[in-house]
Amino acid sequence: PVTPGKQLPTSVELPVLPAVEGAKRLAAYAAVDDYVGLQHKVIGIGSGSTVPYVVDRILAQGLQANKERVFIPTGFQSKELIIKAGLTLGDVDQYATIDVTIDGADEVDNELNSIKGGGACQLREKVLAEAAETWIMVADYRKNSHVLGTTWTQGIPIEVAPFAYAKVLTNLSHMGSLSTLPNGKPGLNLRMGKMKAGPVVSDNGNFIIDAPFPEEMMKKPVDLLHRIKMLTGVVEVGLFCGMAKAAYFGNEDGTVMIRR
Ligand code: ABF
Repeated sequence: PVTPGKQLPTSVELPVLPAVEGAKRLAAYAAVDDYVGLQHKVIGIGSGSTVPYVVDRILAQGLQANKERVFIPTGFQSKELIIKAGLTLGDVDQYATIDVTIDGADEVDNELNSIKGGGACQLREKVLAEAAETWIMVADYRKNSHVLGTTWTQGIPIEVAPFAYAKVLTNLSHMGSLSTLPNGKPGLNLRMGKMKAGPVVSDNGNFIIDAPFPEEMMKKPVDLLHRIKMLTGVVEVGLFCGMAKAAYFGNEDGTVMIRR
């Protein structure tokens, strides 16, 4: 079910932000209001540019006051966020069960399947999603989609062991991954750093492959996830299927659309 147009109850005037940033903030605030409470002692904090608003709202709700409440990061960025906010830092190897994890997404479909890993954190993100009794995604309106791969066109982010990347690229190509996108840009790719001096390396020391697939294959994300995961050398796949309890999308008009 979809709840469109929920207004965020807020007692304070919020600073004006550009539309997309405002939408991220709305989604994050509404998700914290609905899913994070005093009863929760272990909270997972995801990655990306929407998640800092999650931390903002947690601080505004006073949830940091109890130092026994522990916050678990999905990577370096969220670890820094937690520390800078003065929240108590924990790790997922200490807490195999997390009450609630809130994380961003690159694209979410009607069934709450998502593409994640644009920030190269999908392995830890998936461990925290699976460990969480409740896993919630927060995003702006641009991430709301019917079929995965419609708005996030650069491909499914796949974390691979460095020594296996060439073989995984070959196997993905045999599986049907696109080597050229419809816009003429290269498809199946080892992700390179901004300066193109070397590959992007994840927090776990692995490489990232971005693998686009034809729409027919993207329409069956569970099948695709299982097939990619079976390739030797693949550590984790940035397809999250059947894990989320809800996705919150902030809209430009100041409302939040909730999909459950
Ligand atoms: C992480 O950050 C992801 O898995 C996704 O790649 C990205 C979303 O970032 P943003 O909130 O900046 O769109 O959550």
